[in-house]
Amino acid sequence: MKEKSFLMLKPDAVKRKLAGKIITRLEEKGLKIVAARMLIIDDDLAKEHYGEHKEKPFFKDLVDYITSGPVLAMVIEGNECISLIRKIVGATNPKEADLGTIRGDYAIDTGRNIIHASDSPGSAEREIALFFSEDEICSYTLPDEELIYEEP
Ligand code: D4T
Repeated sequence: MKEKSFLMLKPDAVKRKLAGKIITRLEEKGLKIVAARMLIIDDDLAKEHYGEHKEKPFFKDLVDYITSGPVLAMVIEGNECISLIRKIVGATNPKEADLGTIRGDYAIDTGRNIIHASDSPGSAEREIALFFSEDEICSYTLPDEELIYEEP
């Protein structure tokens, strides 16, 4: 089943110039970027995006971190891509993330874990709507979709 997920390269990923490498991994997997936008998140958007964590002790550090520089926000499309992207991203704590995952390969501390990806269809829908309007999401077909999917 085709899904859309929200993915965000956090300020450390952008400043460490890892954006190209990370995007390449997603493209080489066969996933499709259908929206992309670079922005500096303000406090209000950060608090809304991470609203579920507002009572947690790390909330202030999390908001400071995500607003500390530009992020690259994206919508990615692919079959069952929400859970697939979470696997590609790896565990929240990069020290526990498997090598071969993005966090496992490029990050060390949880508070500098370089990338966010939606964890469920409900989160994906909420997060996509927070960052993109409908008309910013492109609908198109990749020429090699029949090489990636049994039933494109
Ligand atoms: P995000 O939302 O950034 O993709 O991370 P995860 O989905 O993998 O993990 P999460 O929602 O549990 O945590 C959100 C965000 O908070 C930071 N964090 C988390 C932290 O700084 N200290 C902590 O102890 C935890 C659990 C990292 C990710």
